[in-house]
Amino acid sequence: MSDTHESAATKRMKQYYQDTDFWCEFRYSPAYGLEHQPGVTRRDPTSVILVDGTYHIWFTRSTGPHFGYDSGDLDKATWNWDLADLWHATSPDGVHWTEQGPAVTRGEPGSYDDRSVYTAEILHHDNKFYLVYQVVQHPYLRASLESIAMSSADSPYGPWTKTPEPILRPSFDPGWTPVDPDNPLLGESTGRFDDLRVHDPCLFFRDGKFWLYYKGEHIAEEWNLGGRDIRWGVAFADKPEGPYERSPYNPISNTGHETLLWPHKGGMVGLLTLDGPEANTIQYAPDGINFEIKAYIRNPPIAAGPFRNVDFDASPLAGLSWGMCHVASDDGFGHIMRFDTARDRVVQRNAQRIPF
Ligand code: AAL
Repeated sequence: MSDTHESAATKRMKQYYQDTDFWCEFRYSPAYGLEHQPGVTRRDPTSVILVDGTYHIWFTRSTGPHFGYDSGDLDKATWNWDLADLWHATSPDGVHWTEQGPAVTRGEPGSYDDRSVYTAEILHHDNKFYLVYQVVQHPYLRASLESIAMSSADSPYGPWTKTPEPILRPSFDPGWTPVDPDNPLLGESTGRFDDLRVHDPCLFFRDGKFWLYYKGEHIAEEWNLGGRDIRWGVAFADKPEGPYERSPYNPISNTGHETLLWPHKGGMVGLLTLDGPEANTIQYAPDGINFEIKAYIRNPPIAAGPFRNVDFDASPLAGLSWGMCHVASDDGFGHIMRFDTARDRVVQRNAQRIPF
């Protein structure tokens, strides 16, 4: 066997040059009308859709401070996504936004979404609008189960009709007994990555089916290589409201937090941030399930919702041209910003001429 004296790093670098179409940087600018406002939280924006010349987003909105899970008062907000509703905002240019008021609000006491509705994503399909989002029922405890629900409408301005039940529930096994009933998160894991919470839904219509990507959180979570132990899953249905069947390949990531995906050439591209050994990467799965790292990126948008009315096949990053994301603030009242994806510092180099 001949030794080419090519180091492992050089081999990897050559691969990165094969995949420069996936590499990018990010710039941030204000979303006027959704800026930081003490006392009001705006977070977790959906993707941006363009309907009749107007840009639309939906986002989690709550007011007042939050106190964590253990405040001793079950009526007090735990986090700034608790006691929240989903609001709608519109813009003529993607820069200046006007709040249009609540789109989907918390349900009546006793209903599956009576505590909070939050962290939504939008799908515009066949002249209908589908909002998918997280729900939690009162009381909101450290180990409350959180599910994904859906509302649909014929117009982005509503009215929105809720599904009678959540469309995806955590894979919690009612027969499971926590080691410490007062603190089940520190108990014994059931071994399922999404047994406690299903979060961050991201819905697509692909190959004749609805594909619901989501983030799973599990009982007895511990640190995973310095980040939270977060993984993504996907579930399929013939109709948008389900029933959804989980992929046998779940979990389909070992990394990431809020889901952010877009279609490209028959496959799916994903931006994975925050948690796990592959945080801050862009990955591609030709089949939408088996993702491989294509680029390592820096300073990615958090909880981002990209602009969706694009030609996704034009380039791998067409689905990430610009969008909205959220920013945490020291005072606890997060807000929404605009991000733009930049590629002006990508050098399409000829690998033969690189001084390896
Ligand atoms: C976000 C999302 C979900 C979580 C919380 C609000 O970053 O992952 O929405 O529940 O944090």
